[in-house]
Amino acid sequence: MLVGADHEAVRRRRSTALHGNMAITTWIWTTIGLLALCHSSVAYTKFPEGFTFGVATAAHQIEGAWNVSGKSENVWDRLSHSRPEMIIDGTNGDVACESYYRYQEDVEELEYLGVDFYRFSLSWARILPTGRIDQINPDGIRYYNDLLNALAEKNIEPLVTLFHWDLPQTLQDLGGWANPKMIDYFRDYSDVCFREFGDRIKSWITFNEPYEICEDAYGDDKKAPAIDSHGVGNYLCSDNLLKSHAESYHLYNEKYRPTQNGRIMISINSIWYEPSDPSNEEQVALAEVANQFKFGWFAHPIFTAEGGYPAVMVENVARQSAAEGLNKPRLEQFDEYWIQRIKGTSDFLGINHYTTHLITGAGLDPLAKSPSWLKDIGAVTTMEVGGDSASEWLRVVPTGFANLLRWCKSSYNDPPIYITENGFSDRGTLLDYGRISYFDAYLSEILNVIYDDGVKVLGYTAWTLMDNFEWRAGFSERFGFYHVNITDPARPRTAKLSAEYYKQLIANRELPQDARFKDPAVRK
Ligand code: GBH
Repeated sequence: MLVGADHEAVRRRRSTALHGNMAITTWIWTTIGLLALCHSSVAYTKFPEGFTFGVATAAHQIEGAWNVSGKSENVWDRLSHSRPEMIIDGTNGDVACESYYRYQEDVEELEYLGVDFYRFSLSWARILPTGRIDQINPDGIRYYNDLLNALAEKNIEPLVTLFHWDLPQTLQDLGGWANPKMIDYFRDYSDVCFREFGDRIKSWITFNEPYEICEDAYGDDKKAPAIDSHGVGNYLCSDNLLKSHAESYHLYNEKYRPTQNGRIMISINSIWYEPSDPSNEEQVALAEVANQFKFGWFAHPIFTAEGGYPAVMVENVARQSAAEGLNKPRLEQFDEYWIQRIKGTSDFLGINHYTTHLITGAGLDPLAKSPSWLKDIGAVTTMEVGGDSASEWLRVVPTGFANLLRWCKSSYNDPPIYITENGFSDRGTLLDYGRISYFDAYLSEILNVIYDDGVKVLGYTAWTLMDNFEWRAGFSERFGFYHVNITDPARPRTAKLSAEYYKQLIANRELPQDARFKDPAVRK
């Protein structure tokens, strides 16, 4: 089960062991202090009992088979076919990793890695070709049944995302997430999924990364359907998405939980913001505002006692809207009914985390459109921080992860947390030392916050099983444990060194210390 770790007990055991004898304790701490001075850090390596490990994928990124067996067109099919120049290398998800045909291979790889669970998403357009429930596609249902049964045979628990960005085009034609009718459509779709698959799925995620859906796809053109209604469409989307999430949660809670007895949550992405100069009070304050706009936009309504959008968001957007001459703010607080209806609708806090960016001061970010979410924040951001990856936005800043997790503990009343994505991109090398060192450093920060701060992190999901269709980056940025050769028609998959690293980590529940996982270029 994903559920069940008792970290408090682990921590207590640990501190009793460490603090049992004063004299020894003093000696230990002095030694640790000296070691820390010499080595810069003394690292925890062992994960607490009950901590679980998995890997994640998403339907449109791996399945292929885009127009067969009754599947209809989704917004990513439409974007990549009608505007191929929007995808960096002109690729699309037509074939991807062929998981629609090769799911058994996927399961073999999962078994090889030894994961406790597999996070994947359901393709709405494959299950409901019209987007509505007037037609249920038997081949779509069969495909996910086959996958679920194959996982069950190997004792790999499914963690299933209902929506990972691939909206049926039929629903986009009606306005997509800007249309309040989506609340009904999403509830109906959820209902079909809970009913058909819920006997085997005990852990659900409603939405993957609401920020990316609303800001990147409606408030910008970074994701399909690339509406770019900056400062307007993004907020229409968040109203409808949060309500859809809540309705799906309540449906599960009332209709399915009593018999299926599972858990349901939302996965929120954070680019974590930190002040460029931690001693600069203005930057510190602005970083908090930016984190409220980014993470708080979707977390505050669900995970705080008061509920609703963060006050600073409502205030900033109201001020900007008035200055624009509008008679109503572009974002308004939910009414009391919806504040209550949305509050508390997630059994865990699902966090996707990759990176940290910096705040350098107040004002208009050079990249901000007008009006826009970024302009509403009123801060200037920069990505000039940490080590690099193949993705411009992905900077390697492990300490930012720890700061985010501590902030979540204090901002959201110490919620149980699952890391539902974390990963690193390169260009596809098999000896992927950069990926290994990224995982090592980020996982080590998880151990720090579990043991030093008591943050309840219960499980970890690496992004991703195999190189796949990386949205607008096509196949140019690779995140997988398995390399996929897309120029060979057979699309062969090959385990990278990071697969061996993750396999060993899971087998021992401990960060591998093996020299073979260290880059010879930096190995001493
Ligand atoms: C995750 O999003 C997704 O859930 C997953 O599907 C994806 O494969 C994975 O990341 C790796 O990218 O500056 O225009 O290039 C992570 C959050 C935030 C990543 C925005 C890409 C870049 C926008 N994403 N982002 S841009």
